[in-house]
Amino acid sequence: MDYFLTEEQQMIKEIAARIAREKIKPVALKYDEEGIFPRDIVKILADSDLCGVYIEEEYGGFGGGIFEMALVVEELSKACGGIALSFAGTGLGAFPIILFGTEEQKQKFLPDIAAGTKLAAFGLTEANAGSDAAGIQTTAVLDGDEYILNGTKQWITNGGEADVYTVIACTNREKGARGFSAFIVEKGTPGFSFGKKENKMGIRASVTSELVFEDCRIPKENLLYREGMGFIVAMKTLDRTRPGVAAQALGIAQGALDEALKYSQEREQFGKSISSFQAVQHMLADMAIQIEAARALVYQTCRYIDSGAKVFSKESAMSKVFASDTAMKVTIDAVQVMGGYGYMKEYPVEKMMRDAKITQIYEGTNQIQRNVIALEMIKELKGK
Ligand code: COS
Repeated sequence: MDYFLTEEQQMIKEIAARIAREKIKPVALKYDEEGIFPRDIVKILADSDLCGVYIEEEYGGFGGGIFEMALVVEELSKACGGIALSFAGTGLGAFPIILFGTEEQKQKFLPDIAAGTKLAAFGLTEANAGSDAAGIQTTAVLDGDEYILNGTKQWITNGGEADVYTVIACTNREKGARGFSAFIVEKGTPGFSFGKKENKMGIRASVTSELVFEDCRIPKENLLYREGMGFIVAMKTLDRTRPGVAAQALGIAQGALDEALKYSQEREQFGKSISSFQAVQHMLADMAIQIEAARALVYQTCRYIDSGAKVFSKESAMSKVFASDTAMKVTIDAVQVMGGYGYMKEYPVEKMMRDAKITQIYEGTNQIQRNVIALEMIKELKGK
């Protein structure tokens, strides 16, 4: 399918695809097995000028949008969804600054992220605030020219590896969703440390850690947007980054199909390649259909967002649900096509199946996404 990418988008896609093929694929199984954070790959992405594809030119980026980010994530994820997350997780951490930062905040934080010399992370989730994002317990109290942060964030992608953290904390418990605020916290700030590092089913080359704030004082200039707008900052960020999760799912699914297709031609049973059996052909065909449908939805959603659309929670959620459910189904089927070999760690599809699972869970479970979609449809109907 020709998606009529611009010359620049085609170039970005090709550079990312080459890095995935030549640099990520050879190390993906080892990094997964040993839980190695891909600092070397981040450096390669930086040297190839990919880290800032979604950041405006005036802050050192390429000037693209969600679509450019998704193209990179998709290509990298074909080789390893975990390694790709060092890049995608930085996008999640950077978007609150891109969307809501003051000129000073953008000048201070975005150029290093665009250059790939600093990674970012997003701190929303807590032990008791997952789907119920408004259940946040972390507090931020204004004291003179500083906010004092206390609390613990859980399951934070790039936690400990990132230098720049966008964190949501409660500034006024009585005000409900309007009682949260967003802050930028730099690694190395006294009172800010990293807790438990998680041992995960998949995306094992990505680091997932606790962020611990103990009387952590940050300058009040690090408040993002306005006090009380932290929940909106988080929701608007997630509306933009969920297609990135969809792109990760898409890449994982395509990677699995590529492996299964290749294997089906090499593997012989009953005297011929298994790709000549209709049972296998139909599985491969179904995998391809779902992936292409997911790609069409993800790309169009990204283009819609980048066109300057104001409201796209529904489309963003749809792309994440469809692509991640596709990735789960396709990777399970890829293991099935490859049979016993598919189940073994020497072949990449068992890892892809483990990596796919998280895309149905993080940045809002697919059940939450379906709530968002249904509620948006009802809102649209009432508005008519
Ligand atoms: N854009 C702008 N504003 C939004 C919004 C969006 N996408 N979603 C909600 N809001 C606003 C609402 O309009 C409402 O504003 P008012 O206070 O002016 O009425 C406010 O935010 C609260 O919204 P709501 O009442 O819908 O909040 P809920 O607590 O019911 O939660 C869900 C809504 C479930 C959608 C939210 O908690 C969510 O997205 N949860 C999943 C979080 C997530 O993705 N976690 C993963 C961790 S990040 S990796």
